[in-house]
Amino acid sequence: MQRFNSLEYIKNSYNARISQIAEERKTGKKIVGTFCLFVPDEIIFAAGADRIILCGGKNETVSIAEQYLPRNICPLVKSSFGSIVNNGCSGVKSCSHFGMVDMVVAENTCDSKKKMYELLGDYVPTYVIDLPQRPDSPEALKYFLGELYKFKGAMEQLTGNKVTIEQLKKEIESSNETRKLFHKLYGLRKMDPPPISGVDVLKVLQKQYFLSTEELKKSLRMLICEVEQVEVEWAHKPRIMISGCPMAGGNTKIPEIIESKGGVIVAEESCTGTRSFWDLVDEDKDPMLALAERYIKIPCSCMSPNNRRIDNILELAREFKVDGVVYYTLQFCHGYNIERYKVQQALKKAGIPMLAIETDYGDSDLEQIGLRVDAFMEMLS
Ligand code: BJ8
Repeated sequence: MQRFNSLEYIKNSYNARISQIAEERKTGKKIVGTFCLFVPDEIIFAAGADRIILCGGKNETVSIAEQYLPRNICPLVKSSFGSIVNNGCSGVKSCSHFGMVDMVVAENTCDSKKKMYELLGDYVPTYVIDLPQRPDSPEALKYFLGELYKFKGAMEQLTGNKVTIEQLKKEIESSNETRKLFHKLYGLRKMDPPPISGVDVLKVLQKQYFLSTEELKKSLRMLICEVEQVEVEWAHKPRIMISGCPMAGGNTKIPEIIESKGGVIVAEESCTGTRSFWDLVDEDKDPMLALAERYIKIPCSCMSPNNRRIDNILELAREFKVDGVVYYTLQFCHGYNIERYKVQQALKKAGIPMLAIETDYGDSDLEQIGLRVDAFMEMLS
C-alpha cells in the first residue's frame, strides 16, 4: 500500500502536542481528559479548555491496573486506568499525556467504566455526566440536555470562563468542519480498491481526540490531498467492515491481521470509526439542544434498545459495498458481545457474512485469529 507523508506527520505529532499542552498549562489553560464520545468537545473548547483522550490501547499498562482492578474486565478500561495510576509515564510504560489533565470528564456508560471512574477520583478530579440509558424514551432528551447544562457549569467553574452561545456556535461549526473532512476521506474509501488501507485510516482516527482540532484538520486536509492523487491498480481484495468496540491508540491488532491476510478494511462501525463523525450537529438550532440531540443518538451498546446501531451497520455495509463484516469485541465487553447476536441476524438476512472475534491487547491469540481470518478471506474471495 501507498505511503503518505501526512501519516508520518500525524505519527510524529506526539511530542509536539505534549509540548503544546505543557505550554498551555503554563499559561493557565485547563486540560480536560475524556474517555468517550458522549462527552461533547464543543462545550470543553467553548469554555476555553483543551482536551485529550485518555482511552488506553496499550497492553503494557494492563498489568499495572490489575493490581487494583479485577482481571476479568475489558482491556480498554484496564489499560486506561493503568496509564493514569502509572502517573504520567514517569518515563516508563504509559504516555505522558495521562498525567497532564486537570480534570477527567467521564460518563455513565458500561459498568466497568462507571466503577473505574469511582476509583479514578483518587488520582485526578473526575466529573461524571449521567446518561439516560433509554435514548429513545420521550424523557431522555430532556434529561440529557439538563446534564449537558450541568456539565457546561462544571467547565465554567474549572476554567473561570463563561460559555457563551456565540462561542458554542463557533465550536460546533469547527467540529462539523472536522466531521465533513472525515466524510470526504471515507468517501474515497468507497473506491474499489480503496486508495488507503484501513490500518492507515485507523491511525488517524486514533489521533483525532489527541491532536488539537487545528492540527487534526490540517493533517486531514493534507491526507485527503495525497489520497486523491493515488492511482491504484485494480486487484480484487475482500472489502471488510469492522464493527464493534473502539480500538484505542496503540491497538491495531485486528486490522493488521485482516489486511495482512488479503482483506482491505473500507469502514469501521465503531467509536474509532463512523460513530465519531457520521452525524453533524445542527448549526441552525439552539446550540445546547442541537448538541444534546446529536450526542444522544450515538449508537453505543450501553444504550437499550440500540436498534439504531443495526440500521447503521446495514446502511454502511451497503454504502461501502462490503463483502464481509468482522465483528470485534474486546474481552469482557458484555454490551458489544451480547449485541453481536442481533447484528449477526441482521447481516445474515442481508446476505452479508460475518466473522466474530473476541480478543484482548495481548498477542497470545495472534496465530489462532490469523487462521480464522485466513479462512474468512478465502470464503469471501
Ligand atoms: S460511546 S463504545 S467510547 S462507551 S469496550 S469500556 S463499552 S467494556 S468504550 Fe465506548 Fe463511549 Fe460507548 Fe463509544 Fe466498556 Fe466495552 Fe470496554 Fe468500552
